Amino acid sequence: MRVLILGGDGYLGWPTAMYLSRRGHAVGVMDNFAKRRWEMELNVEPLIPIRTLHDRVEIWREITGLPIELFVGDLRNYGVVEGVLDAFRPDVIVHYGEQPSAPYSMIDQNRAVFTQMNNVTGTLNVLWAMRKTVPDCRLVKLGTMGEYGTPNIDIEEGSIEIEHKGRRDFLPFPCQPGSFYHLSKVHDSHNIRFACRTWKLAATDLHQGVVYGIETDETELDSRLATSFHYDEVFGTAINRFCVQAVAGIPLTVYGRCGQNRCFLNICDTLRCVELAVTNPAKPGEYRVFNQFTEIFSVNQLAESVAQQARKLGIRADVVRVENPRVELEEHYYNPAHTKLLQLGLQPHCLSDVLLDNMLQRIVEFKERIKPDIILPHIKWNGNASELEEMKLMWAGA
Ligand code: USQ
Repeated sequence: MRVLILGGDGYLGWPTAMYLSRRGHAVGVMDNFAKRRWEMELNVEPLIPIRTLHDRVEIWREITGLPIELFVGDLRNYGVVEGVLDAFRPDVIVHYGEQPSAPYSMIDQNRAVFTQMNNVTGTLNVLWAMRKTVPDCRLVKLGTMGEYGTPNIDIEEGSIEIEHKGRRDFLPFPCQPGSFYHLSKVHDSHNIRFACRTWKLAATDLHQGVVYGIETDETELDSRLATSFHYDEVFGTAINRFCVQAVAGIPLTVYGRCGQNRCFLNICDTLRCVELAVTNPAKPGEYRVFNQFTEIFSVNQLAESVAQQARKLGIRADVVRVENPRVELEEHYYNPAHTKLLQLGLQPHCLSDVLLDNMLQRIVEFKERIKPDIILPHIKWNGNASELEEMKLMWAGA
């Protein structure tokens, strides 16, 4: 199949491109390198140095003989999106091309507005360009488990059957997201659902949990193919941050009462889930949601597991509770369904001591590059001026 990956320079986009290319698909990647600009704006960088996307595409070709077509462009520019779709003629679009950080969207008004304009406009342009240029193409969109929030009932996969005043219907599962970023994904989901219903487009919305991991089978082929791995408060996520904190000798920062439960999956499982969605496509007019995760942990459980494994490697690791910079339930019921990807054949790689051990050892190799001052959380959800603002960081504008 011809698969176009939007956001092909990112933590997940680049490994997905290599994974699908190696499995015989004709892959194209599109990116505007915005993430690299946001990194500069906030003075953060991935732990492991990464090559430019142009370099990585060339190195991939050298090593495997497989071409990946590269398009540079911004999804907010409709003409560019239509031009790329017309030139590449994809059978499937895998859409990761969005601002991916909840904390980023909560820094200030500029970033909140930017996140929603960037994500919602980009996705709308993709939908309109698909309709005009490649109406039979399938969309595989990366959404988030965070769209649902943490309701006090079981979470279903996208829809829930509701009985109201004696009548029944299947309706979108209610969403109570926890940041302007997560809200942008909810808005996307509504737009995609509407486009499928109205224009008979076909889409799979992957409501993904928190991804962890550094390596995939393809990044391991050559160190120059490494993907972007973050540990800072903005782009770093729980397990990845905890592992880096342990190696840096910084206490592992669990927020608040630490009973927040979240869904997690290994980066290798993300690739397999996307492949399953690509090769088992939605039908014309169908909008379907897969809850994409393999395990549920509380943040406390996770921090303790990482600390324990670090100690086995002779690294002294402590877990500390820090004041929660976010506004979220810190103890709650959490039971999301996740059967659809398992039914299609997903075989989960669960979080194990061996896996944590591998991650920690890989991070140790780059210990000298860890910047301790970008780890502690400063971005506050409650609207109080953040330290980032106080430092009067220049906003580069959208
Ligand atoms: N947390 C800590 N300590 C930390 C970092 C996070 O206790 O140092 C807690 C947070 O309070 C939160 C949980 O860990 O309760 C998860 O936070 P996170 O930063 O790992 O993930 P989050 O901001 O929720 O977002 C990430 C990805 C996003 C994806 C989402 C899936 O950045 O793209 O959509 O995970 S989900 O969490 O299911 O919404």
